[in-house]
Amino acid sequence: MKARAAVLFEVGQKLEIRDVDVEPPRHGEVLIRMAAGGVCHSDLHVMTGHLVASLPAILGHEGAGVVAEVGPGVTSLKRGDHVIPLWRLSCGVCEYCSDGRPALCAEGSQIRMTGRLLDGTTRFSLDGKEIKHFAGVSSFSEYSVVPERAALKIPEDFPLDRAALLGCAVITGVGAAVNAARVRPGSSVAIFGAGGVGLNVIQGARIAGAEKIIAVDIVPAKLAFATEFGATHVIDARGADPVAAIRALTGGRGVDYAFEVIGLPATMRQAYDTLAKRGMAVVVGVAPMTAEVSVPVMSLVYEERVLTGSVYGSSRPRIDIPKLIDLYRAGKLRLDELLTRRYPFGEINEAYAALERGEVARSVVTF
Ligand code: CND
Ligand code: ZN
Repeated sequence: MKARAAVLFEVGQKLEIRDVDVEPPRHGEVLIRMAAGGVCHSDLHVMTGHLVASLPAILGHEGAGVVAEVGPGVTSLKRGDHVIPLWRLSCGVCEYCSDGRPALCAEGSQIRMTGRLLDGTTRFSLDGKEIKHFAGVSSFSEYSVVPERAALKIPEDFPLDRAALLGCAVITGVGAAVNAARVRPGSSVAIFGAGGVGLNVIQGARIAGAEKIIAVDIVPAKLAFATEFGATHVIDARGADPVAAIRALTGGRGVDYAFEVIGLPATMRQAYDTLAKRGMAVVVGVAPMTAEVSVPVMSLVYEERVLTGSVYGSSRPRIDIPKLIDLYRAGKLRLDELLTRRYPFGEINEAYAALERGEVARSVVTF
């Protein structure tokens, strides 16, 4: 079948909307008719070359849709099921899956690095040439084939555009706060970068009961969103040294948890520098493959600070996404406020330009 899809042919180019060929799902795979695709900065990092991916590829790793067809051997899903594709495939039986850390499963990195499904082939092609799957999801296509294990069924009365956001921004951000850092009630938190993912770290910290939530950004509109999502203090890093400002706001002590949700080594170091003794800095932002960050050894040893990272919210999506749905329904998780713009699929490059200009909290393209 044919599907309209946004293809990245080469780094530095815009996405091109093409009618690609989509093969039917093979054994253990499902075909999803995508309803919405989320506009995440990670795809932009691929377009600029800051993140490496096998090209040409259909981008998009955040999305939601409806199962259109199931391949042979599929038992857990049927046509018509509403699903969120999971961008980190997991086998379920390895050391990491068994330990509740499916995002660290080798299958996820295999699909991510090769751009091909597990049998080493792609279901997309154009003029007979293969087109890669991005992160095993490729949500910027009307139709996409994913492994059955990478599709999570959700309730049919849950709005698909907001469901899309759960697939990356929300699970990554909330998960960084509650799974990676395990933010404690009454604690102090700093968040560098109040974009689509950072706002979810903010609401994750709020849900976990943090008392002081300090957001840092360079765009005033983002700081206004930060307050709406639960920040108790905001710092515009264009006008102030955020490290000094955070120390001042915590009486010189520093914060218990700091999150970097931008993707720059300089702000990763800033996040570390704001920590109290025994504090933990969690890097969520994605820096270029070769980037490094250094920290003073004295503070690691004599202050027992921790520097770590978090992929996919260090989550167990099949447990965490249903909980996020419950939190939304209970009025505790802000998804309506997060989805500040919807673009028709054909305007996807404009959606990315608006993300680059810092105009949106999170946007989706709809099919
Ligand atoms: P988005 O562009 O929405 O947010 C980034 C925010 O950082 C914006 O509000 C900017 O204004 C702000 N910013 C930029 N420079 C600075 C600065 N020097 N100081 C303070 N603030 C600044 O991006 P997003 O929220 O979609 O993604 C954020 C990062 O998270 C990005 O690097 C993305 O690739 C990464 C990410 C990681 C994971 C994971 O699993 N770890 C999953 N998805 C995305
Ligand atoms: Zn993402």
